[in-house]
Order: sequence, then C-alpha cells, then structure tokens
Amino acid sequence: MDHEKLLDRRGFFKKSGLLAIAAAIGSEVPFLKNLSGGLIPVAMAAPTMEDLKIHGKNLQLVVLGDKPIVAETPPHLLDSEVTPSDLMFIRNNGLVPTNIDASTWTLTIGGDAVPNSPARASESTKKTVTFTIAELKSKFKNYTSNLLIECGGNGRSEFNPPAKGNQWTMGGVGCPTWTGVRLKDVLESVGYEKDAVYIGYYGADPHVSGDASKVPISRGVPLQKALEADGLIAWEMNGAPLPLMNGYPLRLVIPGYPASVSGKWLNRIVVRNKVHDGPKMVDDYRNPCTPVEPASDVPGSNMCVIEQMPIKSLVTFPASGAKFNFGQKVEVRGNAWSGIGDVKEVFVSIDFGATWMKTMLKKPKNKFAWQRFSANLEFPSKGYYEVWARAVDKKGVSQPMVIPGWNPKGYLNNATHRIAIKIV
Ligand SMILES: Nc1nc2c(c(=O)[nH]1)N[C@H]1C(S)=C(S)[C@@H](COP(=O)(O)O)O[C@H]1N2
Ligand SMILES: [Mo]
Repeated sequence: MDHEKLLDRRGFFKKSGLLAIAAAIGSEVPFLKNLSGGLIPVAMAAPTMEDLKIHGKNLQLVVLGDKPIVAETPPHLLDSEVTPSDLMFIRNNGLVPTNIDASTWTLTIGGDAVPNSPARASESTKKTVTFTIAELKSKFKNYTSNLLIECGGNGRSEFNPPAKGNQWTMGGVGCPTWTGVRLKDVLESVGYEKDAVYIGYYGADPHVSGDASKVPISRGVPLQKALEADGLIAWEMNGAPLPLMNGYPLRLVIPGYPASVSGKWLNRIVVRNKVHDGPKMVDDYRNPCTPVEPASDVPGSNMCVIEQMPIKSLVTFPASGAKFNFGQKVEVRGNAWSGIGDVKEVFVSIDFGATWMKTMLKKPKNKFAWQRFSANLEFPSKGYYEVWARAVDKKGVSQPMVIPGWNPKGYLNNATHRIAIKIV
C-alpha cells in the first residue's frame, strides 16, 4: 500500500469513529482502539477470489473490482436458458452486509426510518407498513419467473474514448429464476397518494467509507413501471435462498431497466411524489438526452435517467477462440433479450456482416426472460472466422454493428457480440 493511501485510511479511521466501523463490520470490535499504525480491520479490506469461493460463486467469474466486489460471467458460461446461481454476476456498490437474520428481516414501505434519507421530505405513501419475509410469503400470491437483469454499464470497456467505471466486457448479465411476490401487489395493498410518481429502494449494505449515515446506492423506477406485473420482491434464486452476494435475504427484481434498479438486501421502499433522488440517481445511470460528440463534456441538464435497456444478444457457444475441423458443422448458440420484453429475430454472420442467416429462436419462458437461439453453420474453407450475432425486436429495432452512441459514463453498449473461431 502506498503512503498516500495509508494516510487516507488513517484519516478515515480517525474521522469515522468506532461506531461507523462497527456498523460496517456488522458487530462491535472490542479491541478496536488498539488497532493503530494505519491498520484497518481485515473484514473491511478488499474482497478477493477467496470471497467468491466463500460465497459459493464459480471461480471462473472474472473479478473486475474488489472494493466493492464486482465480477462478470464469461459469455460461454451463460450457455443455458436459466443462469445457475453460482454464475450470476455480482455488482456491489458498497460493502456486503453481515449478520443477516432472514427470520427477523423486515421490509418497510414508506416511513422515515432511513437516517439522512433525502426521501423523508416528500413521500407519497398513504401509510407506513412493515412486513417480515414470512408475512410477504403468506399475504401475497407467490410467483416464480425467469427475469433477466443486466448492468447498465455492461459493455463499457469497448467505448472510445474510454469511460471510467468498471470495465465490463459482456458478462454483466444473467437470467436466473426468481421467486417472490409482485412489487405491484405489495404497493397496491399499502396504497399511495394521487401525486405518487416514483419509487425508491434502500438496502442494508453499508457504504464503503464505513460512514453509517451514508447509503451506497438508492435507486428507483417510475411508479408506472413499478406497477407492471413483472417486477418482484424476491427471496429465492433458482429454488434456493438468494446468494448473499445477490441480495440475500430479499431483493427487488425489476426487469427491462438497468439492473441498478433491482435493489439488493432490500429493507425499505419509498413512494415519492417526484423522481427519486437517492445516491446514484442524480449523477449516475444517466445518458445524454440527445446524442453527443465523443469525448464531449455534457452538462447535467442534458443528462436523462436511463430507463429501458436496449436489444442485445450474446453468443454462448462456441467460446471465442474455439477450433473446429474443416467440413464439420458447427452449432452456434446464444441468448437474446430486450428491454421491451421480447425479441423477434436473431441473425448470425460469418463474413463480417456482409450476409446474415436467420437463426432458430425459442420463445421466452416468460416476458423478460432471455430467448435461446441456435443455427448450424458451415464454413467454406479453413481459416479465421468471426461469428457475429444481431437481434431484432418486434418494432424492427436492431442491435448496431458498431458501438452505439458514445456517452460520458459508458452505458448501454449493445453492439453485436463477436466471437473468433478457427477452422483447421
Ligand atoms: N443494495 C444494493 N442494491 C444493488 C446494488 C448495490 O450495490 N446495493 N447494485 C446494483 C447494481 S448497479 C446492479 S448491476 C445489480 C447487480 O445485481 P447482482 O449483483 O445480483 O448481479 O444490483 C443492483 N442493486
Ligand atoms: Mo449496475
């Protein structure tokens, strides 16, 4: 660790105080005052591959950041209709909460229990209602569905000039099965005022600074979106309790929008009479309202909240770099999805986009699940080929073959996925 960082952490240690550190760790640290010389509790240090192991995650996930932990799934491991839990990507903005007791966990709708919440001043629920997970399970109809979530920054690494942030390649996306109750049913049972226009979530993950008064992320969606039938308050992934890294014991799953609206470790939902303004609503997950020149400095007034995610696809077989014998037919497979909920057609090309072949496209298991596509490819000679995939939605909107509109934070890159193969 270099000297400057050491000083930084010492500074943090002095400023934030014992209580904040205890809050970040999730328990009291009896000998904390003896810890000096720039040391910080190991529990607050950067998580590593070791954490993936501890949390039952597949060690082939690629760690993009370790404080907080961010890991993506290589495309060839997403070669199934239902994403296995150990392969579901991880995007944390804060620390992973500790000492969770699912039996006493509560979800509060409305109310002002969150310290320093900007939501306190203008909430729009009729009342404050608190549910345990057992109450959610018994009071509302339970649903199980396959819902895809994709980080808004997925594909960021390809933007030029580069955008700061996690350098996602293609793997900030997954489509497991979720079980929970409809967000809509819960909101409607609690009731909201006529001026309600937005919801926001809060989760239990502490801020990386250890400052207990700060929240790492609190985003939301327009009330209209929250009242659609698809969004869930979920406690299960693939028939088992949520993995801790993916929000155990309770999270939102709101498909079609950037995954950042699907709040993990969910303990509170606020109904707002204005656009929710929690952390990462105002400065992040916004794109230029009108297209801008690459590298331009876009004023905040021309940055709009990202809502619907674009149409996209991923080649999941073969893995990029695979070799096949000349004369052998190659079955290419993949997944396609869109923020409007379905995909009409997927095409593949082996000649750098000169000609396209229509693939077999399966129907989605349910709205907002990704759809499997496949095609049998024959290659005219030995050599280097690329397989490109391009999905089209029912309105005729296609994935672009080049990187779409440059934007300062590198969101929504839905360019065609390209894999390299050799015919030998
Ligand atoms: N409480 C909380 N919810 C959160 C986040 C977070 O850091 N804290 N990250 C968000 C972001 S940016 C994404 S992309 C998704 C990632 O979900 P996953 O880690 O389960 O894949 O969770 C969202 N919900
Ligand atoms: Mo994200």
